Amino acid sequence: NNLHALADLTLPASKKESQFCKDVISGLSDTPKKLHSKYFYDDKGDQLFQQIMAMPEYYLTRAELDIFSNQTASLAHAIQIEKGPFDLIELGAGDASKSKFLLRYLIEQRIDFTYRPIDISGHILKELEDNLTTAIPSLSIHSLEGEYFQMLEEATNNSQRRKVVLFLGGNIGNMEIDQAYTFCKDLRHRLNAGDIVLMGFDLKKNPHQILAAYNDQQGITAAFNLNLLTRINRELEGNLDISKFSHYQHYDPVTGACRSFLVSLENQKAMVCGNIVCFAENELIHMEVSQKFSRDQIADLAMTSGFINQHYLNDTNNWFTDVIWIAN
Ligand code: AVJ
Repeated sequence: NNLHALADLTLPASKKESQFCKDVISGLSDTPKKLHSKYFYDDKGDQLFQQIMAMPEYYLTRAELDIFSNQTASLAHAIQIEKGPFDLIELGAGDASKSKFLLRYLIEQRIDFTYRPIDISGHILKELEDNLTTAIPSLSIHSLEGEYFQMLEEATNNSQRRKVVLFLGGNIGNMEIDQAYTFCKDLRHRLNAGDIVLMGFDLKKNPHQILAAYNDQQGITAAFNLNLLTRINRELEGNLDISKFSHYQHYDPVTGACRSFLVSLENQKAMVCGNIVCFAENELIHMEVSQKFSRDQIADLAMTSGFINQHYLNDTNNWFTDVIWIAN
């Protein structure tokens, strides 16, 4: 129709062909509508996530920080530093606030390794490199900007050394369970027997506590979700009316899925990326899943994807666990 044609003329071809545009359009054409939380992290999204980590309700980061700061030597031995030089690859490194403890310890012990942080945000990686070079001058750091597996492939193609892969922060929780299984199998296929994975899982616990972590009083999590609409408006020539959406959070203690949604507050139409998108009143956009796990589920995930579940390191409250898996 005419509106389509008009928008098509004004939007540069590069934008319409971008993965971001394709993913947004296909997600908003689905029933129910969905957007991918990996797109939360533009500069504003990075900032909001920093604020989330500082919220009293958001226990995850402090719990994993507890593990990394108080059990650093155990972590170092669990990744088998006695086995010689290795590449320490971190998927979704962020600000490396947790891994920094391990990095510092390894440097103090004069261990030979290269730190290879992978992140989708170039902005985050730049800051990380600056910070780490100042904090730990003798650290060998070589970062990779892009999607996890593309970059992991690059990291494995360019080096024969054994690999230790960090996947912290409960980032695995942003996948649906079946995707988590596929992800771990893919990860295993890119590694050699004896390579190590150190993965962080948020554990099932009191459902009130979990819901509160994602449904904060100040509305920072709501802003974090809504910011993706702002990003779409800016980067994909959208005209979504942010004031006509509200954040809704849900936790299902049976499945362990904590999900965030945006609810359309009225019947409305918007342009996104040269397409017309219609929302009915109360229609949902599924934004993010943050999956919570039991130890049995974690053990099954390890075994099914070809790892030996070697070791659990828990925080003092037993809210969060970092597991060490060895490729079988
Ligand atoms: C970065 C994926 C671990 O799911 O807990 C925090 C992201 N979303 N609050 C999580 C998030 C809303 C976070 N992870």
